Amino acid sequence: MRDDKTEGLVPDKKIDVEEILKDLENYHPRRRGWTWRTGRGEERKIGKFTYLNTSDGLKKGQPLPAARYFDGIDPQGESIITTEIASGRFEDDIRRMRMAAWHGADHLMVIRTAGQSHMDGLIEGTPQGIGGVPITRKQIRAQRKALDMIEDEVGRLINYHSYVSGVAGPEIAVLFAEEGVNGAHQDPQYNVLYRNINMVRSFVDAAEAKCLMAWAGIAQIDGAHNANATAREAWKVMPELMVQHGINSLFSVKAGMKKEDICLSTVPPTAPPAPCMRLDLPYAVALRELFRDYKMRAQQNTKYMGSSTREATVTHTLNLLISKLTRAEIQSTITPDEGRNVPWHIYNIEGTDTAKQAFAGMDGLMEMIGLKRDEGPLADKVRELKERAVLFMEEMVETGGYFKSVEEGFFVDSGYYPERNGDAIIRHVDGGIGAGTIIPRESDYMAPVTAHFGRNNLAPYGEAAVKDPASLIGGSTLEVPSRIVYIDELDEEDNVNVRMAETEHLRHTSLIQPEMEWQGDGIVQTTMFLPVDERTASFAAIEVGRKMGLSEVEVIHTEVMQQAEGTRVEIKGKFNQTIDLAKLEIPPPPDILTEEEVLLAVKENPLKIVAGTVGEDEHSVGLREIIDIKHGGIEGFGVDCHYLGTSVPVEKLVDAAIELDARAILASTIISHDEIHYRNMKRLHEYCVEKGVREKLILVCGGTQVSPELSVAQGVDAGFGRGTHGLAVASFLVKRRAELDSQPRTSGKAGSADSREGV
Ligand code: Z98
Repeated sequence: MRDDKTEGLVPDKKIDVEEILKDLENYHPRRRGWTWRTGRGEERKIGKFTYLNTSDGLKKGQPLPAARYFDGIDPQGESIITTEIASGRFEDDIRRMRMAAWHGADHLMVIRTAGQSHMDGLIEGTPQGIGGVPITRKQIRAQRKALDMIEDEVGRLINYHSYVSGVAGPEIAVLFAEEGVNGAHQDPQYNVLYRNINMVRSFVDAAEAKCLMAWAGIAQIDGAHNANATAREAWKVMPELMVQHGINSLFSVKAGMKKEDICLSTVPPTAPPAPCMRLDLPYAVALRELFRDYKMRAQQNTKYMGSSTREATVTHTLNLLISKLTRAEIQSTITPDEGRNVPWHIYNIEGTDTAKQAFAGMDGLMEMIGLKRDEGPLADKVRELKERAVLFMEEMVETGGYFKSVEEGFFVDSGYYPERNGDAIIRHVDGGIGAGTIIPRESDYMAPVTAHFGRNNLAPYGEAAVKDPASLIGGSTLEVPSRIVYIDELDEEDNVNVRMAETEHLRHTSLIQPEMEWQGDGIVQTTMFLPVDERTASFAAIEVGRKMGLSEVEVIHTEVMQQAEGTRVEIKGKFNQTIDLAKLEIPPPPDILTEEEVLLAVKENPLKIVAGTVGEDEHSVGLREIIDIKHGGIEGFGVDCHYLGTSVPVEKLVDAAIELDARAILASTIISHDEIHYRNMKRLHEYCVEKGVREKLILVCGGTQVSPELSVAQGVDAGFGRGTHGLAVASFLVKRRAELDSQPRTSGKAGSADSREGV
């Protein structure tokens, strides 16, 4: 990977956004074009496993939570993983991009502010967006520059993506080509259907935009999935979706794009409780067969998504299964927060992890199973869908082509073609934004610019001009970036400097504040169960939030558990205070060995213990849990355990340890009145001294009321209180044994409480 002048990122240091914003005027992208993951299709050994469908691993990354049971491995699937990061403040999105990249996202999409496709030109500076970010040169530069650093850190190239739509589409395409944007949505049908931009204008603009995208190697995602999201019954538009893909794909090829840079945006049209596999899988198969030469960008179904992150995640996982059963070169993850409109850091990471986890889990699946493609319901449905799509296309041609068909209400009608429901989106060829703005080029039209679509009368200017029109002007901004006019800010109030000044105390002092999307937003989320009906619960939950000291409390999710018994409610609110890290008392982390280290130590040097509850104590559950293999007890690490039962006299425990040649005694004492538990510990220590075995035996006492410090003060080696797990005890035994074994023996001299301080 090429080195640039920016300083490298350090894993335990925050990315310095202020530094990134410096000298942007002189930043230019270090590469153009889309990149796929490397090392796909190789059999790969990762940790203890062999994988069949992975790509090269990350140099730095954050493995899935369960990886701790598998030596921290972080297998990366073959598909690119997309996440949309656009909170409205690009400066905070940069930090989120780094987090996403560490989890395995390598396609970062920046969605524009709702309605920006209605803007008729480019904007400059760094205004704050609502529900997305306005696309400006400064923001793109800052994010691409940050991504250069992030991709060096994680060791994988990251594709940066946004949208080429609206009447400023061609200008945006130039901007993206200049600034090293790697992927973009471009589909003239999107403008026509959803933004009411004149059809002729939209297709002419698209030709120009696609030509520029092809020049810059920008991968294209189309807009067919929007029909899916818009139609009332999304599974009925399946034939139309294939037609929409066909129109944009072929149009793109004609505008000069390579097929491998054209990605079909596909969404499984339904979601549970609909029988989605039966509907969505044949669609996925039919689409991939019809468009074999093109790439698939799979996105999860968002249309039938509510505010339950659990439900969204299950739908996402089923959609991932479809991607696996068919193919998806790019797997988009929609943050499961879309249904409740909380575009938070954590949900980008959740979506990314869901895809990463599902692909890791389904590694090699297709080597074991196959689709019944030749006969049965899948074969029938695939054929039917293709037939319906072809008939749709034929009728479109008979009607007089695309424009005429849009006028006649062919598109986004919720009838299952050839049915029609009469609820299509209808546009007119002479209507919409930008109508009448297309004029034919004069016969001597000539534009000395690179990547310009259509007739350009360059021949009279010589061979060199035909090959490289911009040579006539000494190179365009695409060849000579210094010709780009860079405008830093236009608005004195609405810009990144003003926003960052407000949060400066959170970057340069020891103060922190919780955040969900922006530094210092103070937002926290709380989940609760309230034993009342849904509507009452919503209002009661807000009151709970207020009483917790939160402001601007809103309910973001409710779910009925049982209409009379109660409701699950999730609220968000603002925590308006800061926490001073300088005043925070953080105890040192527990010094516990890993499971593997304990296992190895016991394997190399077997360890025997005796155990029992001491005195007149019949409470054995805690001790049994510490011993029992089923519950993560020390047996599981190979420790040879001799459990003597309950109410065992201290002396009997010690005598048994001597007789069995055990190395340690585990004494459990729950009863604590009159400090009996500590008195028993003291007696245990003293009896060992009397017997001359104190130096050899490790004495460990446990119980709900046991304090580690007070236990050690009684003379035993360690005390473990409530919440202790087997690993902590096993780890202590192994470490203490090693410590004792490395010390010279002072035979006959009893150990004292003092000598054990700090154990
Ligand atoms: C996705 N989550 O596809 P404005 N062009 C096309 C689009 O699909 C979109 C835009 C432009 C979805 C994101 N798609 C939704 C073909 C949006 C956006 O500027 O917001 O109108 O364009 O990944």
